[in-house]
Amino acid sequence: MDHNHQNRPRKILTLCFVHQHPRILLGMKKQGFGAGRWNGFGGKVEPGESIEDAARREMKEEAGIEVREIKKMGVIDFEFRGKPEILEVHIFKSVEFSGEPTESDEMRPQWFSVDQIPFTEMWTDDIYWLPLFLKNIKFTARFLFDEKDQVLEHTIHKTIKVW
Ligand code: 6U4
Repeated sequence: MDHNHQNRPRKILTLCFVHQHPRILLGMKKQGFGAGRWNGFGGKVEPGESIEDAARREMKEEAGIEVREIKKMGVIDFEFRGKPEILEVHIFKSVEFSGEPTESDEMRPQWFSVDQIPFTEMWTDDIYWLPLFLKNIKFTARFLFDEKDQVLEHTIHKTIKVW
């Protein structure tokens, strides 16, 4: 991994999952970064917007729902071999929402049982940390991907942090 971690450009992103045990809401990403994979909902934080507000906005835009309280469960730094940029993804959990999950241009929402999560059709990092998320364990993590989006290195730390 790069040792000059501090000076690299960072992009701040959100990723939010509705978790109503024993089900979780995923979306099939239809276009853009990560298309063809099941994932939570989210995207870039806009200038002047808080990270939590961005997470709420993306839930509305991509899944058509309004989330009530959301809880930050983790922060993950993603690095891609040969690229300077770090994606800093803030992971949120929503338990309650209003509205009906609705397909958007970006995402096709679908409920999954937590014991039937389609990990082989998701980002390859998800299997490492989603089990913590489902157990309500907070974490910070770092993943390095190769050019084929496979995990080359990773670290995960559980945390008691209240963000
Ligand atoms: P626009 O601006 O619409 O072109 P797009 O290319 O669709 O953006 P973006 O930035 O809106 O993508 O959202 C990317 C989403 O993917 C964010 O919610 C974060 C999430 N994400 C990125 N890398 C991930 C990874 N390795 N594992 C994961 N989610 C990831 O589970």
